[in-house]
Amino acid sequence: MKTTITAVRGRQIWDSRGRPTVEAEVMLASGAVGRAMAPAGASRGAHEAIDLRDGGDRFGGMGVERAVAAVNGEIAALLAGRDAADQAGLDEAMTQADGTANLARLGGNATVAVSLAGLHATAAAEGLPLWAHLAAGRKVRTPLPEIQIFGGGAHAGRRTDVQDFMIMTPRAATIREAFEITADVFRAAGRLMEQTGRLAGAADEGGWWPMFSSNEDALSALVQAIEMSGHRPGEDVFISLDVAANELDSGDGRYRLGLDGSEFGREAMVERVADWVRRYPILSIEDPVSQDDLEGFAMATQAYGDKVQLIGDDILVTNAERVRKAAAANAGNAVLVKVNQAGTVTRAKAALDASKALGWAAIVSARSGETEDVSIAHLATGWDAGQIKVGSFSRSERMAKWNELLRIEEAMGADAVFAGPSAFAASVAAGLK
Ligand code: 2PG
Ligand code: MG
Repeated sequence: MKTTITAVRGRQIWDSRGRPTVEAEVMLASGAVGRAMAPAGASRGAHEAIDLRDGGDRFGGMGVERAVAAVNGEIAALLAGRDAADQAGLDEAMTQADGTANLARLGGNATVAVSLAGLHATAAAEGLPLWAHLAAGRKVRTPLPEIQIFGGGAHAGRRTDVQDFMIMTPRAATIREAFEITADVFRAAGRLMEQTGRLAGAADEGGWWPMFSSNEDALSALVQAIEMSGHRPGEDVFISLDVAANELDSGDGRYRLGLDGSEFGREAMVERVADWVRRYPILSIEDPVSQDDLEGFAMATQAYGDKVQLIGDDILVTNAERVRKAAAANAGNAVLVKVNQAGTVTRAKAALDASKALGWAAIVSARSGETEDVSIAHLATGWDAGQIKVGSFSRSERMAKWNELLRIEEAMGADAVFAGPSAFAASVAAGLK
């Protein structure tokens, strides 16, 4: 069979933070080769698949020699002779062999690289770009991007409490136009920060790392940057926030905002974000409460879930079961899909399918530690997820993915459809009409 696996190879490479990560290659009988690289998060949820790190003194404990050895040893032996086209079988073999729920033994960084490499190899054996292989003849949309302008939280020395200040352009006609508007806003935001003497560098995902005195100050600056760019806040350009509230949770059920020195309980945290939703042109909020606060997530949904997209990242960790549980509790209306949070392509796809079945929206997402790997541009399109989150509009590990989406849109030609408002769950989409 042309898609029979003949060899699997792993190696250590370096990610966008200069940390080691795992690259895998899967070779097939046809001669086709697939390659993929594991990304790595900084604001990680406790329920994610485990990144296996070597510990010790070398590379600050971040080495991946054990994960690479797992790819070249146990995983390579396990997968040789298997059919790469049977993605579920390949992923199941790895998860079974691992034997833990969170892939702690072989490493989620090992399994995700191999799983994605197997997918790439299969598409290559078919002579198809990955997105087209995944679409399998169905009509799919290019995703609506959410793109970071200011970076904060764990990605920028906690200069702001909120982690990602992003923009969305659902009324753009194409992804090309979405990027053109974003480029204007990104440049304007840089100019504004420079003019006001508040520019302190670039955050982990390439966004501006500015000095703000409060989270509201950052929100106002973003609105101002949109206006300076010549676009209209709340009409062409909307704000999307990743609060990453897990990082604000002090562990005793209280949230602490370091910038303004305030501290409050769950109700007040929900109210603080609800206040932002009332005052600024916000269209999407991610993780407004911490990873185990399902009740708080439901309260947030009750408060503003009919107006804005409410995304679960650390609370759902790309897990179909957690998505269904959240939906049953009326908590959230969208899931962030990170393949390395799940550990395999199959598990990530299951979380996406669960969200679609519920009428939720889905956002395929990169991590704060990335590489030149562009797989997620293909997954977001080929799975028809509707949305994608990659970080900012600078640094090549981010731009590689945005640029790949331009190539995909071009390859679709006259058939290309941009997700736009259709990317959202019904109530949010209706508000955009
Ligand atoms: C997130 C991601 C990307 P990290 O929280 O959504 O912004 O961050 O990869 O550090 O978890
Ligand atoms: Mg997040």
